[in-house]
Amino acid sequence: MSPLIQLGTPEAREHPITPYIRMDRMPHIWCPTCGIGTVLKCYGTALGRSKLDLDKVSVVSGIGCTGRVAGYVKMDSFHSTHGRALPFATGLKLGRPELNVTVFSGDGDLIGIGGNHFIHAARRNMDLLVILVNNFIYGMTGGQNAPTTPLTARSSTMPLGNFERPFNLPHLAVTCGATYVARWTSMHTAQMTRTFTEALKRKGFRFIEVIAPCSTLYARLNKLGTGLDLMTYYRDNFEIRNKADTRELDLDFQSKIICGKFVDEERPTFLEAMEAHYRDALGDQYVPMPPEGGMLHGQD
Ligand SMILES: Cc1ncc(C[n+]2csc(CCOP(=O)(O)OP(=O)(O)O)c2C)c(N)n1
Ligand code: SF4
Ligand SMILES: [Mg+2]
Repeated sequence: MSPLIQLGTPEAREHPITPYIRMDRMPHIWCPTCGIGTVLKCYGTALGRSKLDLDKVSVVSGIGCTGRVAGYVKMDSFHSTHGRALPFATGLKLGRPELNVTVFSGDGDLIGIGGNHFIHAARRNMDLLVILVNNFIYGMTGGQNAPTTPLTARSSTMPLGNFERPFNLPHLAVTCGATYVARWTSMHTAQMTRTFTEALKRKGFRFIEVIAPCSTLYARLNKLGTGLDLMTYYRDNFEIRNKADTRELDLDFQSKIICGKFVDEERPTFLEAMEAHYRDALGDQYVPMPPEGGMLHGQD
């Protein structure tokens, strides 16, 4: 019997992920052994465990293979433009503060073209959960170098190996102002699911990096085998170091991957700081924004 679950069968309809996925959009576009689906499965499981009302959860993605997630989740979701997932999600959160907004996108989308938005959303402690799938490359467009490509790794635009220093993403996030920062690989499904579940209930700018295989481009260009071979590499080369100093989390080509929850602290979110400031400045004249949004709600 085939180990694959066939679409339209009772097994597919009863799969634990089906409440969170638009099964009518299957089959998905991802390559065999790509890591993005694993991250999405963990997110779906975390949504179930969190018991959040799915009508109050919204997912925003940018463009890229990871950006396709927004099209597959069964809740209000937005597949925005390249690099603009964070400003789009910011607008959504400010307009509808009662929503629990997740940004789910790739390293190129959030840190390459979207890097400026990333640093400011973190600085403001915008109330967003950000799940970044780091496959070290621009997958969708042919494997170009990304700001996460490790030194010496090959990409289609650096066929002799990358010479640009990549970002250390947890450190970037925390120095900009993120209040919850973690990293896992797609091999760490249990830990990733627990982290997503916890982070869904936290406030502020929550950043979770997930290292995942791009089997078709990153693995092929670097002669690393299939996505399964990369999962084996993750299994043999990770170390869990909760509360690690984020300055020590650089990733070199095929080096050890430090995982864990590095930061978990409270600071007023953008909306909380704004409310406190205007309440203080305007006194009795201050009209708070209702949780369902609308700055002019209740006014003539
Ligand atoms: C303004 C603009 N510039 C460039 C592109 C082309 N483009 C689409 S996806 C992408 C890179 C995506 O990389 P990443 O976010 O890492 O996603 P992955 O495919 O690796 O999951 C690029 C450059 C675009 N769609 N729009
Ligand atoms: S190109 Fe890479 S990132 Fe995109 S679906 Fe294929 S394996 Fe995944
Ligand atoms: Mg990528």
